[in-house]
Amino acid sequence: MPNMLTLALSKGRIFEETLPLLKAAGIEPIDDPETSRKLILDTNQSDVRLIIVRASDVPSYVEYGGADMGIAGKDVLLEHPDAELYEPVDLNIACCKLMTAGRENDSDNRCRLKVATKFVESTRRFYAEQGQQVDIIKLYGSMELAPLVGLADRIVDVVDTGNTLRANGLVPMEHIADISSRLIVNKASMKTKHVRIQQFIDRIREAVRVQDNA
Ligand code: PRT
Ligand code: MG
Repeated sequence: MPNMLTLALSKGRIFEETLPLLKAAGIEPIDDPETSRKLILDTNQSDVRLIIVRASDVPSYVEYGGADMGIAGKDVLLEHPDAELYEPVDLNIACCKLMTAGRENDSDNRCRLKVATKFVESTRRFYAEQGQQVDIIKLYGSMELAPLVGLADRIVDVVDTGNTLRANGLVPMEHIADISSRLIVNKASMKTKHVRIQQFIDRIREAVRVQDNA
C-alpha cells in the first residue's frame, strides 16, 4: 500500500509505554508483540503498521526509510549525532538517567580510567568535556559486570531505580543526561506524507499533554 505509515519501535518498556499514547491517537495494534512472533504488526487503521526492531536499530530504520517514524530513547539517539532525522516530540516515557558508575569504595586516582559502555559516543563526549583521558571499552550489555572483574574502572549506563547497580556493589557517580523516549521522523517521509505525519504528530503531542497532566 503506497500510502502506508510505518512506525518502528522496540518491544518491552518502550512498546508498553507507547501503547496508551497510540491508543489516545486512535491507533491500536492487532497483535501483541510479547506473544506474537510477527515483526510487522497491523493496527486497527489499515494504513498504519508497527514494526518491531531492536531499540538501538530504530534510528537506522527511520533514517534510511525502512520506517516513516520511530520511537527511540534519547540515549540511543545520542549515539547517532549525525543522523538525518526530525525529532518533533518528547514523549516523556521510559525515563531514566545516563550516568557513570563505579565500585562503592573506589579511590581511583588513576590518570587514565578504563570505562566500559555501550554508549561510546556519549561517554567520549562526556569525558572530553571534563578534560579527562579515558580508554573506552565497547560492550553490548551487562556493563555492571565490568568493574567487578577488573575489566574497567567505570561504566556508563542508563539508570532508573539504581537497583541493578546496587545489587552489583556499584554506585551511581556522575549524571550525564536525562533520558526519555522521542518520536523521530524520516526527512523524506515528512515531505511526501506531510499531512498524515503532521496529523499523527499533533495527536501524539496532545496525548502526551494529557498523560503529563494526569
Ligand atoms: O534489550 P536491547 O539490547 O535490545 O536494548 P535495550 O536494553 O536498550 O532496550 P530496552 O527495551 O531495555 O530499553 C529501551 C529504552 O528504555 C532505553 O534505550 C532507555 O531509553 C529506556 N530505559 C528506561 C531504560 C531503563 N529505563 C532502564 N532501567 N533502559 C534500560 N534500563 C536498564 C538499566 O540499564 C538496568 O540495567 O534496566 C535495568 C534496570 O534499571 P534499574 O536502575 O531500575 O535497576
Ligand atoms: Mg534490554
